Amino acid sequence: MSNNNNLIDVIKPVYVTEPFLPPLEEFQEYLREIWENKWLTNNGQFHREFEQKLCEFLGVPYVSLFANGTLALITALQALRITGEVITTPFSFVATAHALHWNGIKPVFCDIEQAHCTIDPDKIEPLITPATSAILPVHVYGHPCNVDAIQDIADMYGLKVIYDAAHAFGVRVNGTSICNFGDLSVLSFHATKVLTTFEGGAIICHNEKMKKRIDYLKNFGIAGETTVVGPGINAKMNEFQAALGLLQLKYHENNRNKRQRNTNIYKEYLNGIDGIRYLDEMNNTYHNYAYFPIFVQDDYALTRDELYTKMKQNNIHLRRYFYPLISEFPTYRSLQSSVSADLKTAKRISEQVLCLPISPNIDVEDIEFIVSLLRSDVSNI
Ligand code: T4K
Repeated sequence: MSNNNNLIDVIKPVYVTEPFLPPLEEFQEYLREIWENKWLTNNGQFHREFEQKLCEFLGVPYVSLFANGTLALITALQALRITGEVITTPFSFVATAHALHWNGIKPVFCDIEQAHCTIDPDKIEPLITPATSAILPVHVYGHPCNVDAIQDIADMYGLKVIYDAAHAFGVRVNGTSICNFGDLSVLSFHATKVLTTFEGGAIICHNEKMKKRIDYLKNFGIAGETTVVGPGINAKMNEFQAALGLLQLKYHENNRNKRQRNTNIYKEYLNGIDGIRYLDEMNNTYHNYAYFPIFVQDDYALTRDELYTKMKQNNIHLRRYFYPLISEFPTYRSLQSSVSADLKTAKRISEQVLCLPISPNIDVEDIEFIVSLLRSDVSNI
């Protein structure tokens, strides 16, 4: 048996992430109430309470909960009646572009900035055409986009801005929630996110009228027992999800601090390793440490994919978020039209990236083991 096989025998698998779940007994209290009330969905007690608590926790005016982040994105585009073309990033989870596609909107992909992997505002203007109606940037890894520059462009050309904030729960810039920027922001509470409700999502908006419209749209367009105001969808969060969300809020800061600790441990160990880059923290930003991406440079001993395979052989299951670029998937490959962007930075970054495990549950020993694999000689592959 090789050394690697021996290692797999003794080391439990480590995944890129693992959801934090609160003590089961605490969730059972909520379940008991649901069983007693027999109210399972459709704007129930926990749903209303979670919306209210999220507004307070995040410091945002209005929250509308959703079954998942993808439905929230699709509905956000409907809520603002976005049509034609939307400028977005190719360096994201494919749901960002799928939400446009499901609305019959053409995604126009714009390159990203090397420093934080978010959309490059300097590259947006040349992509604007008479058909452009909005910009859909992503706070990728929870790193805030250049919101001021994006808003300036949107104001100049009369465009809406919807932020895909799936990674950015709890992130603040200059003391205010990142979700307070743009026209709408969309969160995800998927199992892999910093706060999970099994599946789940939310739209953050700035006024009561918009909140009402979004609430109608996620509930078939129903505004009363005999009134349907538009062609809505069923995208409601149920009571089980909302109950878990309420409970998760209690643990969020502690989990966030553990993620910060894990990030700092990685950074300390990685400092001496040539050819591995990681992202710097941003000024005036309260980060959520949702992901810990590293970027494997040419002067590292292995290629990114060799390193990915080596980790897997040692029971460390990483993800290359986000490779391939969305623009490289068959659905979107053919979309590059007369307005064709140069996606050079996004392409390079997507070929270098590897996300390391950072969940609050991970043991320091596991982090040390991962770093030891990063350090070890090529001959150990
Ligand atoms: N916008 C952005 C920017 C997004 O990143 C996402 C979702 C969305 C929009 C859409 O939001 P949702 O509709 O999902 O709410 C995962 C997630 O499936 C996806 O939600 C997420 N982004 C994306 C970044 O990552 P995969 O294919 O890597 O997931 P999967 O199932 O391989 O899980 C990764 C690891 O997590 C596993 O190796 C083990 C661990 N895991 C996963 C699940 C599902 C668990 O320990 N427990 C679990 O229940 O896409």
